[in-house]
Amino acid sequence: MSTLPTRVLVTGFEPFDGEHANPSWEAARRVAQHPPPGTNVTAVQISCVFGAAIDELRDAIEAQSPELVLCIGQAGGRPDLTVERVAINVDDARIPDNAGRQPVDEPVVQAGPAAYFSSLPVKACVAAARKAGVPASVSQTAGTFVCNHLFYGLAHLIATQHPGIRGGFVHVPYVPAQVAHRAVPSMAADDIATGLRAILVAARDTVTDIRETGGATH
Ligand code: PCA
Repeated sequence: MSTLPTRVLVTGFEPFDGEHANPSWEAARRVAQHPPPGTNVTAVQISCVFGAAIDELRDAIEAQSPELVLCIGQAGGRPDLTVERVAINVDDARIPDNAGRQPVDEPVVQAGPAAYFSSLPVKACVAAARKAGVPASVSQTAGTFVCNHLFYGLAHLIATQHPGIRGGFVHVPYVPAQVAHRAVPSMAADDIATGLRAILVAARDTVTDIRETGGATH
């Protein structure tokens, strides 16, 4: 008996904050070019714009009918892949988005719940990336910019319209070219893609998350 490949949607963001590339997109398209066995991966680039980002994600979900959605974003300064545990219902932008919008303390979804947990097995995802030789950890906050906004939008879509989808968010470090003149952590796009492939397979295959600490004291 042959099983059909799992339909996976991977999203990455366009560059923002004056950067020329976004490692999330560089890695997402690599994963789609060379997907893990047993998966069919589509990569879609998302605008770094409040509101539009969620609209584009909704359109991609409707077009692709994925079983698994992995949204990826750049977290400049973080040293490893961070699997986000929770999305919160707040937009509070430290910098303007790519359309010049800078919401302060606005809900992502009016009257939506305060937060959603990732529907990915976050601990198993971290363990899988590490096993593939790629540094990874659990993150307790995706921030309050467009990445958290998209993550919350994804979780809300899953909760209200697409209960069959499993989805979550992974933040990734800068690629080396972005920090060639700064002493800031970075990771090659190929390594990011290797970690994401492992995360994707773990997200698909893990029914019950593993019990292993991913906590933080601050
Ligand atoms: N990172 C930003 C938005 C787009 C991206 O790649 C963030 O972490 O919110």
